[in-house]
Amino acid sequence: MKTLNLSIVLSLAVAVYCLPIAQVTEQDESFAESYLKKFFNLTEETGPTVRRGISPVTRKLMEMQKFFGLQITGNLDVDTLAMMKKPRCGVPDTPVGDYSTFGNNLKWDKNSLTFRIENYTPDMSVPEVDDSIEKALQVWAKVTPLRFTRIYSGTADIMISFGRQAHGDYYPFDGPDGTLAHAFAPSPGIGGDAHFDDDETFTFRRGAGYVLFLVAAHEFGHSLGLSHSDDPGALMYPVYSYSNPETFALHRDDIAGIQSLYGPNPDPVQPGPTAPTTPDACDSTMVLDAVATLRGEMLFFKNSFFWRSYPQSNTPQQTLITNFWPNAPVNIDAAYESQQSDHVLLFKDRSVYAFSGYDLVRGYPKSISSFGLPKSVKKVDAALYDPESGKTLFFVDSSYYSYDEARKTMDAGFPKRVDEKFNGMTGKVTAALHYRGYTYLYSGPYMFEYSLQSGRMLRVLRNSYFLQCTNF
Ligand SMILES: [Ca+2]
Ligand SMILES: [Ca+2]
Ligand SMILES: [Ca+2]
Ligand SMILES: [Zn+2]
Ligand SMILES: [Zn+2]
Repeated sequence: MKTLNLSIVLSLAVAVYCLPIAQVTEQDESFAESYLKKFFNLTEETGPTVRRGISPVTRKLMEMQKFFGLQITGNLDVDTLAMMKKPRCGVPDTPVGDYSTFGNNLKWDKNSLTFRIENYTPDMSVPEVDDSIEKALQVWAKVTPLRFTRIYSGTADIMISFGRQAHGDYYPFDGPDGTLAHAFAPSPGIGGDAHFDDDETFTFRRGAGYVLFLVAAHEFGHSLGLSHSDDPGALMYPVYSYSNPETFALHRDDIAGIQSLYGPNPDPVQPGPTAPTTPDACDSTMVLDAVATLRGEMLFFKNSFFWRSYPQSNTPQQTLITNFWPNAPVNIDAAYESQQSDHVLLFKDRSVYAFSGYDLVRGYPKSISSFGLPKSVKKVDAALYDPESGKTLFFVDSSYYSYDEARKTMDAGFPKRVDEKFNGMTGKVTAALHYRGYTYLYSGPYMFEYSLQSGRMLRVLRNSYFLQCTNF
C-alpha cells in the first residue's frame, strides 16, 4: 500500500471504533457517492423529489456493504469508507454471490486466443513484464481448454497496454492508488482488452507497489468473461491483496467460475498446489486457529481469514486477515484482546504482533519470551484475557501460564495443568475466549463453556456455535 492510502488508513484508525459516523467529512461523502456510481451502478436522482423510503444512495451503500461482508448499516461508517479507499480493480461489482460471469454467456466462442503487449511500464524490465503477463494468462490456461498465442503486430483478441488518466476509452484512470487496472468482457474490438494504470508502481515480486502478475491475472479473468466474486479469498475479489506469485494457486471459486464458461483443461497438467478454498462456517469438522474479542466484537481466525461478529448483527462477516491488518501473520496460533492496552495480540510461532486499530504497534513483532514465557515454549496454542482478574492465560500443550497485564509479569506458580482449573479439559486447548462472563475453551472442533466463578463446565458446543452457520 502506498503513502496516500496509508495516511488515510492511519487517520481512520484513530476513529475506527469510537466515533463511527462523526469522522466522515463532506469530502468523504462525495467520494463515496462517486465510488457507488463507478462500482455499484448508482444513478443520479431523476425524480422531482426524493420519495419516501430508503434513498438510492443508502440502498447502494447497503449493497456495497453486503458485497464486502461489512456490517450492513446503510451509513457511511469508517469501515465502509476504509474499504472504499482500498486499491482495487476498475470493473464494477455485480451484487451476486461467489463467482459470477458477465451474463448472457459472454465468452469467447473459440479456445485459441491471441494477445499483444502494446507498451511497457517504466517500473519493470521488459522481460519482467513479459513474464508477468504470460504467467497471468497461464493461470487460466491451466484449468481450461483456452490457449494463448502472443502476436507482435496487428490486433489481438487481448490487447494489453499501460496508460494514465484518459487513455482512449470512456473510463479514465485516477492517478496513484484507487483503480489499478480494468479489462473488458469478451467481444470484438475493445472486448478482452486489459489496461493498467501507469500512475501505479508495478513490481515483479514483492516490494513497494502492486505485483503486476496478480493484477494482470485478475484482469484476464474479466477478459475471459468473469465478473467479480464476493469471496474474499478469490482472485476475482475486486480489492487487491498481496500473495506470493511463486506459490500462487488459483482459488476454487475462480476455477468453478471459469470452468462454467469453458470447461476443464483436456490436457494432462503437472499437479500444482491444491486450489485454496475459503473456510466455511458450516464445516462441522473445522478447527479454528484462534478466537479473540475486539471492542465488543468477536473474531474467529482460520488460515488467512477471520470472521468478525458484530454484537448488533447475527451473521458474522468473513474477510482476509491482511485486508484488515496488512502487516499481520496468517495461520496464527493464538489471539487475545488486552483491554488494558487496547491492543489485539496475534501469536505466530515464537512471535507476537500487537495491533492498535489497523496499525502494528511500534516495537512489534516481539518474541513471546517478552511475556516471560520460558525458552522451551515454541508456540502458544491459545490465549485468553479475563477482564475481571486482569490476567491473560496462555495455553501450551496440557499446561497454562497466567500473565498479569497490569504488572506486566508472569504470575508465580505456573505453568499449571489445564484440567486443574478447567474440569474435564483433558485435550489440548486450540483456541480460547472470555465472553460475557463465560470462558470458552476450544479443543479441536468442540467448544467447552465454563462458568468463570465455579470453574464448572456448563455445555459442550461445536466450533460453529458463534459462527451461526446458516446453510442447511
Ligand atoms: Ca479485443
Ligand atoms: Ca489508480
Ligand atoms: Ca490455536
Ligand atoms: Zn476486476
Ligand atoms: Zn481503459
